[in-house]
Amino acid sequence: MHFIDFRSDTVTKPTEEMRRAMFTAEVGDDVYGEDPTINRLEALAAKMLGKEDALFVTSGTQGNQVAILTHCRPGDEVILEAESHIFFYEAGAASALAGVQTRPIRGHKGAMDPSDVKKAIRSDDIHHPYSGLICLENTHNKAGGKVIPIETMKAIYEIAKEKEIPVHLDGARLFNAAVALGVPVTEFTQYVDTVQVCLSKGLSAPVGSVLAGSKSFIKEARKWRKRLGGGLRQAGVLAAPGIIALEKMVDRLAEDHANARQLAEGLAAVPGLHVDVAGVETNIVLCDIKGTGLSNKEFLTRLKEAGILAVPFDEGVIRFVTHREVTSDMVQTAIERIRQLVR
Ligand code: TLP
Repeated sequence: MHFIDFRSDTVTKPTEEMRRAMFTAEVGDDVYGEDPTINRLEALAAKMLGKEDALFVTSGTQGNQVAILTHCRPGDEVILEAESHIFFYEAGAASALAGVQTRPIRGHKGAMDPSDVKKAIRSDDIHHPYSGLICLENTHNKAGGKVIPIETMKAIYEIAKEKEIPVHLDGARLFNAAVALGVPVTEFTQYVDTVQVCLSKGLSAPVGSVLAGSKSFIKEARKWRKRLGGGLRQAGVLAAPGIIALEKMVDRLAEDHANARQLAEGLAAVPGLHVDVAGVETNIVLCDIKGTGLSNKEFLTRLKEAGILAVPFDEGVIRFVTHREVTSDMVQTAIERIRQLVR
């Protein structure tokens, strides 16, 4: 069966053009700094993200963890949003690898209130850990692809600078945020020291993320990536589709956002389902199924039987993500099938 796959934008396969670019990519040993395609990707990413330098990493998780390892020392405290990916979905890596403790702050639609961040910053007291890093996430996955307002990022950055604490942005879907607001990504990245952006989500590259920051930060991050076994050799075959992702796949994210809106409106009209349609800002739709009387498991089983895939998110909440391989027609088909299956 050919599924309509809403599980994640990570399922997107490389385009024909990406596969051809992989085949013909000029390569060298990147641990020696000799892979011309990797070097081109890193220079392009740094420029687009408005930072001095960038580093290709194997995944969003590796990018975030290398950032934490580079910014912090064991025993430091990392301030982050309570449902952020780093806190929720990275298998405890920040404590397991960097030896930091996390300080989760409950946000509103994924955005921490700057005054809460300020209150969480530790004072100079022998009992306290050092506040080593503040992490933001934009768009915010658990909040349903919400765009964290630029003004919020600016306010947090100003507080952080006053206290000399670095700010890292998990920008796995930062280009979705930029496209949603119709602004360049640098509008966001000007208010962070470092940023991780995924090439392998809506941008459709098969593998990888980029981590960007100052020259000195990236030099140190490169060593942490090596320690984690992330020093790749002829990695140009992976960088080649990444370049296409950055150069050609950003603008089309608007289609994914339109399809998400269409899906949200369609599902909201199905009895028993609840969707905050106005809250759908990018490519993620959270659908509350409690009114159907079905459990997540029962609902997902019926979906699968109807040829549709999605993931459980919270008790009674299912996440649908739109991406390049889900067309508007497929969204319409999915809405009709879902209407049948909850009856
Ligand atoms: N998110 C995945 C799952 O891990 C939940 C998904 O399907 O959404 N930051 C954010 C905000 C993310 O959403 C993700 C992936 C990552 C980081 C990690 O990226 P990868 O999967 O490349 O390690």
